[in-house]
Amino acid sequence: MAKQLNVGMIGYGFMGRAHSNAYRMVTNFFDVPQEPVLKVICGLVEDEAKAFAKQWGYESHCTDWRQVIERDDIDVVDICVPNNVHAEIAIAAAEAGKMIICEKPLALDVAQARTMVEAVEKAGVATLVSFCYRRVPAVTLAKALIDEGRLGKIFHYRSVFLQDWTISAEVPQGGMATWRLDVKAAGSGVTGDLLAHCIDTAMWHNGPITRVNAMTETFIKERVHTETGKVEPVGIDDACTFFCRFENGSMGNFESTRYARGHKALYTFEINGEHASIRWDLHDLHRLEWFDHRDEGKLRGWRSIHVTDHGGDHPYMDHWWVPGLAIGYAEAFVHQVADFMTAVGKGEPCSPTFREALATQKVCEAVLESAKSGTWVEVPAD
Ligand code: SOE
Repeated sequence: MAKQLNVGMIGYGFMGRAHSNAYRMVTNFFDVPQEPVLKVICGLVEDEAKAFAKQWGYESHCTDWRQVIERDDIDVVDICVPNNVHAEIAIAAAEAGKMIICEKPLALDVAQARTMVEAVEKAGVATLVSFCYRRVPAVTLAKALIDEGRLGKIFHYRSVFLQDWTISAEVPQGGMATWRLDVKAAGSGVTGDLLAHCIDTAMWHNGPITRVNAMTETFIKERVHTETGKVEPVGIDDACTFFCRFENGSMGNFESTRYARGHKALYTFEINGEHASIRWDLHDLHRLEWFDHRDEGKLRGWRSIHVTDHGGDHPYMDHWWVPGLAIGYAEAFVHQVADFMTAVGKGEPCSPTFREALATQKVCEAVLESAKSGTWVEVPAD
């Protein structure tokens, strides 16, 4: 195996920064089989790509993603651009034999996601979709506790992701900063952007979702489009609530909105089982709340686990500071890169792969379909 993992990053926005930071940090904290080398950053505006390359230590920059794919010296293509370009780039990267890390959601819709899965599986390349919250240690610990059977039979999975940044009608749609409001670039609104995180984590924790019943709303129906300068209809869902059935019989409740005044990124989940419950809140991300009915009665109550311990007790934390000192959002991306590189080193897949992200895309699409039809919608198994 080569000593280096050569990275071609496409996109220098918020996610381009989060991913670049992870490549820069990973070898300081994790014993990964290769050294990431930031070979090229690609972005639309030449001056900005150049400045990004300088600031983040990329060897070169370009403005056409095809140049990244064509280069023989690139091992992994990291896709951090709006959702409508994921498929084209990923399929070309797969055909060129590159490994791919792709931002979430995988694609605009299920049909597109399927073509991406076909391409990467045909090429046999390693893939990872950046559902980063799985790798917050408290969220990973929740998975371990569930898998150990400590909750017993699971009855409920409840999750919300609340924001408030689009309440003003003055916020435009389209363009670099606000493409998430443009349905052509994003595919959907909060369903693909935020609920996709909740769904990915929920299915990882609690197994497949089989059927959904949803309601969506677009509170502001028209916004100026940054690219045309004209007022255009808004095609995304501003808010979405759905309930669902998991394959294991448990009930799910999910809500997301960008109209919850006061909430910037309130992502929470709560899982209620026969013996115990778990609760997590992104605003306090290093804590996992745990209630165990089997505790002695007079001491029984919610406990707040500070997920920073060593000795293998708390996932990832042996790699960081001394127990009690927390890590945050950025480190979830470091874990993601570390896990990806470790898996690639062993010739194993790294979750969530494109195929696993397709499952999330199917739930998102069923949710949007249900909101439109006002009926229950089955999530296709294949
Ligand atoms: C939207 O505001 C956003 O940046 C999402 O795109 C991210 O996936 C989420 O983690 C935080 O919010």
